[in-house]
Amino acid sequence: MGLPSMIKQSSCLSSLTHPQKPPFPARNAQNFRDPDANFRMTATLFSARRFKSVKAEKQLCPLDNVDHNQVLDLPGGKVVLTPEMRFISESPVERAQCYRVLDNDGQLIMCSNFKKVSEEIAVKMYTDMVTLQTMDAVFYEAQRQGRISFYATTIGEEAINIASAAALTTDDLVFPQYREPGVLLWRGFTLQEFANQCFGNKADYGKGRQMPIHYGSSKLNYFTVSATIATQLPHAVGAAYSLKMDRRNACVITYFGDGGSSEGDFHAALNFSAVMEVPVIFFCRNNGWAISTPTSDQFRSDGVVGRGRGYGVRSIRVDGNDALAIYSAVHAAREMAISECRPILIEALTYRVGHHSTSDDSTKYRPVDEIEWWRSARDPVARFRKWIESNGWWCSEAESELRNNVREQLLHAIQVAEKVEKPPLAELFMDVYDVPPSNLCEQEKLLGETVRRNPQYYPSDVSL
Ligand SMILES: Cc1ncc(C[n+]2csc(CCOP(=O)(O)OP(=O)(O)O)c2C)c(N)n1
Ligand SMILES: [Mg+2]
Repeated sequence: MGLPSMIKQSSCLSSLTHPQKPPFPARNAQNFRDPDANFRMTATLFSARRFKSVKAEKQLCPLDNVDHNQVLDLPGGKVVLTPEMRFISESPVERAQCYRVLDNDGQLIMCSNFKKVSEEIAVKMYTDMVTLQTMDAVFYEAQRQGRISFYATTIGEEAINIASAAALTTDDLVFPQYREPGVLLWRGFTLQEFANQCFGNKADYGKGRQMPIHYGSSKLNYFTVSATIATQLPHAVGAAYSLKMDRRNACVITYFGDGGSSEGDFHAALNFSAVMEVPVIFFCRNNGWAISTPTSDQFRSDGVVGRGRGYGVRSIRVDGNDALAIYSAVHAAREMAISECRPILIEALTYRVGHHSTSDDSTKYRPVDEIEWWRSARDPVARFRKWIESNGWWCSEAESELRNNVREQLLHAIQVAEKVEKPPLAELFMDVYDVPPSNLCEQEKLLGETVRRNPQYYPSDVSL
């Protein structure tokens, strides 16, 4: 099923399964003259099947032993009455703790509870983290040299990218924000494919119509990055609902930043996922910043993890610079999401070490010392390296060979991508309409004329 039809189906079902209920329990409603009764009866027939699977009331209040005079019985479940006027505090008694397995020095924390990783997987995780670091360095330089128009690095979030990807299978669908290219890398997207997208050449799957870093791969179940923050979240829930209907042994993971969690789509997606009980992992990369806006200017809650409970979504807070903790948490989240058909929220605490993108200079709004401290003392790649080295799985010779190799491959990929010609301009106007409307035809004609009149401003290899 294509994505638009999945989404249409989900929202259409939602209106059927959420008929406006009378504000009384059913027994009181009998005397109620209800003009919409026929509609409501039909809607109830549709909703009955889904309500069978809703465990929310039981989970929320097992009030079997409470005197029923002390209980308010509402359509949403029973609530205990109290004569005390007590406002619920705006903050929890203590902040949610952060799950960690490796200490700052890459050593296992005593008694930590984590999913074992084989040597083969651990070495691939490390190799991909280094590849991602190197890719960032090379593509960033290419942007500075004017060879590509834009880039955003993942520095500081390599463990989030790679360890979360390692805990999933390629049947799981990925709905990314934009700072998660490592998930694609883990799944086998080649350095040449990354370069082709950044250069917007003929081999780019997006036909050069997107900004650099807006990767996508239907083969690898990685939905194309959308520049509009947080739109991926409701899409992910719709896709998870389709996996549930098809009884597939897979889940959806969707990534977003702290900034993404400040969008309305985040709230709609969490609520919808909980009510529809769908297998989706919401992975929040809380890196402290949404461009120049710090989290303290975004929300007053205990980060993002605390909001899960507000929507009835099981949640965990994880050290985002600890690859083993991320791997273990995502592995457990996936199992719960699929076997219990439920959403899970993961908040990974980290720091955006790079500028927001090549259009940003973050030293204008945060101290350089702070950035450098996270870059050196908290580097997730170095931390994981210490762990694999202490297991005897890695050494400095392997390290320098890997770094040299990857850099060479990347430089080669860039040189190749640069030489591949650009897609024809006509493709800019394709793939949306079967028959393009007249205004689009007019724009195509005007663009052609503009390019012909001012060829000096357009790449010579763009054909009209
Ligand atoms: C709906 C929308 N609003 C604003 C923007 C501009 N914008 C692009 S990225 C960004 C910050 C997002 O921050 P966060 O989600 O924390 O991700 P991070 O860059 O930290 O990885 C903003 C505000 C946008 N692209 N879309
Ligand atoms: Mg952020």
